[in-house]
Amino acid sequence: MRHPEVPESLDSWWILHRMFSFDRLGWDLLPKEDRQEIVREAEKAFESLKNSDSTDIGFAQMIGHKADLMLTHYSKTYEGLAHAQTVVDKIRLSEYLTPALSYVSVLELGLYDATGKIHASLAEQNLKPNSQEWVQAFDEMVQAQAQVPHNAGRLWARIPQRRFVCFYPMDKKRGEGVNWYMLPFGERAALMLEHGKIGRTYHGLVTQVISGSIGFDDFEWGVDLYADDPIIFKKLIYEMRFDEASAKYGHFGDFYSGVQFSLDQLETYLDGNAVPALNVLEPARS
Ligand code: 76R
Repeated sequence: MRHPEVPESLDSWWILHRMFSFDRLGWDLLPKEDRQEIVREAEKAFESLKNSDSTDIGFAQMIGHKADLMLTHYSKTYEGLAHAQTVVDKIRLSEYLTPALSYVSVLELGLYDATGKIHASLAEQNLKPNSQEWVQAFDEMVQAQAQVPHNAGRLWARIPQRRFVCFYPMDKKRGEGVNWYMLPFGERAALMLEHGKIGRTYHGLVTQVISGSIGFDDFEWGVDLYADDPIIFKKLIYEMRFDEASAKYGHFGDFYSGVQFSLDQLETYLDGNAVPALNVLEPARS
């Protein structure tokens, strides 16, 4: 049954965020040759997760005590995340990494607007709700959304290559006082439209990746923001706090932020001689 209260979504990459604390002083005690050998092994393992059509991996040096290193895994299959986790756990570098947090989700493009239009269009065609024809037409119209250029470009976009990253999980409130899920579809759609309008004033300044985690992790969504200037995170998130969808209904988990770096900078990160760089080969997608 395609419940009329449920906004559809297009789902793409499976995503696993893993945060670790790094035993930097223990690492420094290792002889140089050992460090180099461990780096080569890690580079090879990470390379296999990066340069493939079905996976991607991002690296970030995190700031603050909550985590030192964040790995962001993308995979076209759910099993692919299990594979990525195993690959990382088997390399010798893992002896120096202590898991601090993980988060499992799937990239989603919300379709409030399109879902409303699809329901209206099916009502116009006088199809009996949830009849076989209705369900088939409904599913086709949802899938057609994947071809809309605005969606097609974002659905399978790889991890945005922008210097700064901010990650946090969030829920929409389901309390006794306010409950997002008890609002009629039309009201939620209007609130999301407003949310999108505020978001779009930051278009180009920030690349946002929303992933759904209902059924996979403790919150309902993971939010990744990527920007070339970290102050944008504060400005955008603050501005959104005044928007009803966040002000009234948003509930947030812990915030994590850091500096993305390239795989060829792994040794620099581990040895800690400099802040590892992000070598951007392609222009950022927003
Ligand atoms: O333009 C579009 O097609 C996308 C419109 C859009 C949707 C559907 C959109 C735009 N978002 C959508 C969904 Mn968002 N977003 C957040 C946060 O900190 C907070 O207060 C909330 C965390 C930020 C900062 C943010 C930014 N968004 C969602 C959803 C799913 C909700 C659901 O389905 O009920 C969540 C949880 C969420 C949260 N959003 C944008 C942004 C920005 C910057 C945009 C504009 C992107 C652009 O046009 O470049």
